[in-house]
Amino acid sequence: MNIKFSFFTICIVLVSFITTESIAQPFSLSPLGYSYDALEPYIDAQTMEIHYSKHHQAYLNNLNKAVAGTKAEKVPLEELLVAAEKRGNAIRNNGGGHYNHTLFWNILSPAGNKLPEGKLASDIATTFMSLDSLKKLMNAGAATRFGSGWVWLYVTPEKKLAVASTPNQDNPIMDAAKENRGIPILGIDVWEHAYYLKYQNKRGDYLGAIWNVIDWKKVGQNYESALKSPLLKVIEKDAWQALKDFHMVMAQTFHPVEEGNYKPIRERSGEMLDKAKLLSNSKVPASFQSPEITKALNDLVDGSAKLDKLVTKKAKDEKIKESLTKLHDTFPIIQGLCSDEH
Ligand code: MN3
Repeated sequence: MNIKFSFFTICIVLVSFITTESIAQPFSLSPLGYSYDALEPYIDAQTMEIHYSKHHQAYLNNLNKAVAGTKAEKVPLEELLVAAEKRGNAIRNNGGGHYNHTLFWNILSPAGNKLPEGKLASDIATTFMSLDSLKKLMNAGAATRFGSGWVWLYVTPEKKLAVASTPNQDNPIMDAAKENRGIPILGIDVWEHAYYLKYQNKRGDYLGAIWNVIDWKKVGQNYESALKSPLLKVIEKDAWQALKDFHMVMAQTFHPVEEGNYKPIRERSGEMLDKAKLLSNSKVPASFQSPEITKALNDLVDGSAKLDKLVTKKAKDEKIKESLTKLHDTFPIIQGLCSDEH
């Protein structure tokens, strides 16, 4: 009986191991780090349990479902978020939901530092006058957020602190955040599921209470790592709209030519020239300013003008291809290597 039982147990363990392995998913839920009731009386245990084990879990499950079997499965979450709008609602909402809640649990703590310290403290004072005025600014952003969303303290690509609120599960990493882009270091969830059981419709009371459980030490650590993160430069480049606009025309004309289709470039060479001019006149983000970039931008305008002339003269396919390829080769100096994203 005993032997039989053990054999059975081993089988079960093996089967569950194999099953777990075969359904292994790329994103997972980190442990909370404190118990559901640890943030009482400011955030009640039932809210925490439902919020973490049901709401966050659902974003995670749906994110894993959305990326399963696609290229996105192997892309780091932050990278998915940078292009969230482009990648569609499933990744935007659930990737945002997973990222935002992971950050949220991390900056809450029953016994964390009650005040910012060091560089974070002095930069808050410089940027917002005082911690109190930062809290007021964030509470105002949260209180006026219509419907569901978040309010953020984040680091801009210029390495400044800023406050913004975003709808739904958006956040400043995303293309969707437009002029409020950067890396969030503190976020407050203002969805009703974050406070309704205890505070009902009184969002203001929740916002007043939550500052008691913000762990400023964690926020300080997030600040330090955001300042050093290569993601800031990725966001800065992504926010360079004129570059994206040019890239779009380049991608939609060059790749067809590689496949022998010259129709797009023959129709859009004038548009490409316009976009190149807009790009060379656009504000180059601080960390991209260099003589090489300036030269590359001028080369793009010259190259686009030559190409447009060839198209206007109805030049042969080989001539067009040669000119466009040369233009395409100039582009990586600014863009980085041509990705498969388009
Ligand atoms: Mn939530």
